[in-house]
Amino acid sequence: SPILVPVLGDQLSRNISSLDGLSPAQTRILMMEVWDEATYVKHHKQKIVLIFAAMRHFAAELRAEGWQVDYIRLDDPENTGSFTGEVVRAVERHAPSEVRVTESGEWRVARAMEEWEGRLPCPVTILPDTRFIATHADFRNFADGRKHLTMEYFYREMRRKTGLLMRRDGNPEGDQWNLDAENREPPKEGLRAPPAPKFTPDETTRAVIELVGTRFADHFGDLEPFGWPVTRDEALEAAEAFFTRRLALFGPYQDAMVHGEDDLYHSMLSTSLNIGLLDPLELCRRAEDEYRAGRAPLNSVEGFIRQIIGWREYVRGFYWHQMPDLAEANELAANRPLPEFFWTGKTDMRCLADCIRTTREDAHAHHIQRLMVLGNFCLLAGINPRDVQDWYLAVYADAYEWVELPNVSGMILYADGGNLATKPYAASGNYINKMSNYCKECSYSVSKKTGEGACPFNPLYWHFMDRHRDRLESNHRIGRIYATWDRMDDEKKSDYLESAQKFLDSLEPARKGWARD
Ligand code: FAD
Ligand code: DLZ
Ligand code: SF4
Repeated sequence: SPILVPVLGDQLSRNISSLDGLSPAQTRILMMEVWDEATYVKHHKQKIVLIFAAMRHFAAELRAEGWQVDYIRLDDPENTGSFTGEVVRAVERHAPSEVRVTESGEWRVARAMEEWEGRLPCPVTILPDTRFIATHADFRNFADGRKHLTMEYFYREMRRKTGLLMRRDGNPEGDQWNLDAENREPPKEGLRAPPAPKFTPDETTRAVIELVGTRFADHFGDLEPFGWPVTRDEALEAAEAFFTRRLALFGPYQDAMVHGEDDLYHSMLSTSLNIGLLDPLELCRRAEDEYRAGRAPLNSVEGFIRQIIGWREYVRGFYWHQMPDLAEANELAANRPLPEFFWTGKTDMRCLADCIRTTREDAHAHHIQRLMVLGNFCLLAGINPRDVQDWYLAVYADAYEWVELPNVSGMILYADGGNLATKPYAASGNYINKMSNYCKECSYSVSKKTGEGACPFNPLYWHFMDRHRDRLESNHRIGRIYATWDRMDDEKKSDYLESAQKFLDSLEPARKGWARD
């Protein structure tokens, strides 16, 4: 009897550990489009297209190589709608000697997998996901005995472990581990980047687009145009385009935002990376080659590599280390519902409107849009973590809880009390004005601090600082700000607080049902 190997929608790699060492003759692969996964939050339409289309293409590639694949389509009449239901059915069909699977990326699914052993008549083997560079043990070793889980030290360990941008003498290339200080250029007038490739949907993808248009019509986001890579070949083409056309300027403009220039010099590779079409280490090595060949400067290449072997690996380790508490954490007791405009884009705040527009059109926004515009707003306005988590998890095509949750609860909301970020990333309109061209044509004035027409980020900033003084004043990275607040006269302070309160009172909460039924 065969070994049954369920391959999940974010495990679309020939190097996945569950297939390691198996031959097609002894193996039955199971892939399943299931209602539960498509709706545990109501994902952006393009995210569902991406995953189903990539799954169907991957299944076809496996079959062409001689593997036997049971592919369960969403509309198959027998489809039970859940991973567990489909694994039970497949075991009944094939009476396998073993179920072998690579661990899930999400806590929710990992818990379900742990129950398979008790429900199935055969042994279940859950293997580590070797697509990540840091094992769970690596992260535990790093975290044990540390007061702060600072990303920087973890990142250095990953540099040593991979040898990326390391010299033979054990020191980092350029004698610096982190060149982030060089990566904060504001956008120049007229800054534009070479466009990232968009891929025309083939027949397989078109069929999925039709399915999603019919079955998930009430989900957020534009269905078309759909141009994400859905095969490894397409993803490799997208990666090559990034390395040859964008990488050199990736560093300097990493934090810049330009109205209508949605991704600037970013790689747009997260959707492919997170489902297994690309491998993190192969991307980093390829980036390093560009540096060694003198075609890209160190700050760009180090910056890119740090995002992947630093931040990406770190948040994954952090997630498994802090779950399940992380999902419930709400250190700042934020309790305001997410405003409706996060779903409609209807706001006069031009920065937010633009970031929400690109999110709706492409199921994507770049890091600084997610962090310093959308995230900063949620932090300052005190939106409850659950609503913010659901939004980010639903709207981005690259979103899985292991990467979304640490970024949302740790990085933007400070909901974990500062385990991940050493200080809240709170900023007034000034930061957005410096790093973007949004403010010039906004109906609010960024230089106006309070009252009618003032940029809402300005009073919100002080409202946030004031209401969390007890907690934040002792933070050495942010505490000094209170000296500035204390120097203001009472009238100015109350102008700030009243303006902010008026704005907060005007926010319309989201109607129910956008993220969950
Ligand atoms: P680039 O800027 O080109 O970066 C290269 C790669 O580095 C990315 O593809 C990604 O794999 C990795 N990376 C960069 N920053 C991070 C980070 N903070 N955490 C983890 N990986 C990182 N990324 C996701 O993949 N999925 C998410 O659900 C997600 N949610 C986020 C939520 C918030 C609130 C914030 C602030 C960031 C989030 N990110 C998430 C990180 C980051 O914004 C995206 O990875 C990035 O925008 C993807 O676009 P890119 O491939 O062009 O990235
Ligand atoms: C996100 C997603 C969606 C929308 N649909 C499916 C699906 O139908 N079948 C599947 O195998 N995977 C899907 N996924 C990805 C899973 O949610 C992901 O594999 C788990 O959350 C574990 O990370
Ligand atoms: Fe955003 Fe304020 Fe600038 Fe308007 S003025 S774009 S609301 S930061």
